[in-house]
Amino acid sequence: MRKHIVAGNWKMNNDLAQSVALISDLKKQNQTSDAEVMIAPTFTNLWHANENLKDSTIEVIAQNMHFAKNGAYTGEVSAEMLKSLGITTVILGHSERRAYFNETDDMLAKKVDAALEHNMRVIFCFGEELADRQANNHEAVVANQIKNALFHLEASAFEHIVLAYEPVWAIGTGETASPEQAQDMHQFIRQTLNDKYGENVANDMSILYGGSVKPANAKEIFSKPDVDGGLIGGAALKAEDFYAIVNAF
Ligand code: G2H
Repeated sequence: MRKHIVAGNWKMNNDLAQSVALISDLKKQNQTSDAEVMIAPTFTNLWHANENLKDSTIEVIAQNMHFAKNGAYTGEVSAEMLKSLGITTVILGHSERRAYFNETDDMLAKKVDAALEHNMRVIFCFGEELADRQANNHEAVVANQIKNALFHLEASAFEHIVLAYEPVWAIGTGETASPEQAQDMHQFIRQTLNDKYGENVANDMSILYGGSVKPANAKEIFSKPDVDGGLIGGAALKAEDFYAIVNAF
């Protein structure tokens, strides 16, 4: 079912004490919108975050995971490990994972499969670089990212997937795609799903926008018909800012 979602991606921010403080601030916020709210702390903060937010409306999710069950993969964390903490949603394919940790479409397809095998929900990220947009190649790049990592799946798998369009040129740069650019791309993404899987999958898919979303621009971006929410980085690190975005619907 298509729903409004606002997910905070903390990235590599907040040590334990800072994380405890931010969660305490988040619990004081008042939600007035119908959005599903999630936060993605670092692995080191997942356990306490999840314990502290168990009885809240905030879901604690992971920023990444490995596709293997277990084994000699130093520094990695598996779906089973996340599940053992009670984490059932994972962000996969973030552009920082692709750019700095060489995550490829093939690797991401395996991660998506591993998450789905463990009955996890996936927030799958993708987006073009500035050069792709300047060359007017952005739609082809995005379509390929989606096809290469997801189009081996059955239609029913898409019930467990949320898409997040994050143009790389707008991430953490202060640059935001204009609401019209976001809408155009989200519509294209929905059409791409429609062409392959039909209108039920396309219409039910929640498609989030990410890239310098902040309280000042969230309302306008979220007002677009194919934008179902946001993946929020910098502005998710302050509870008041994050909830101003949550309540922008
Ligand atoms: C994009 C986004 C969150 P920011 O990476 O995933 O970060 O809002 O800081 O651009």
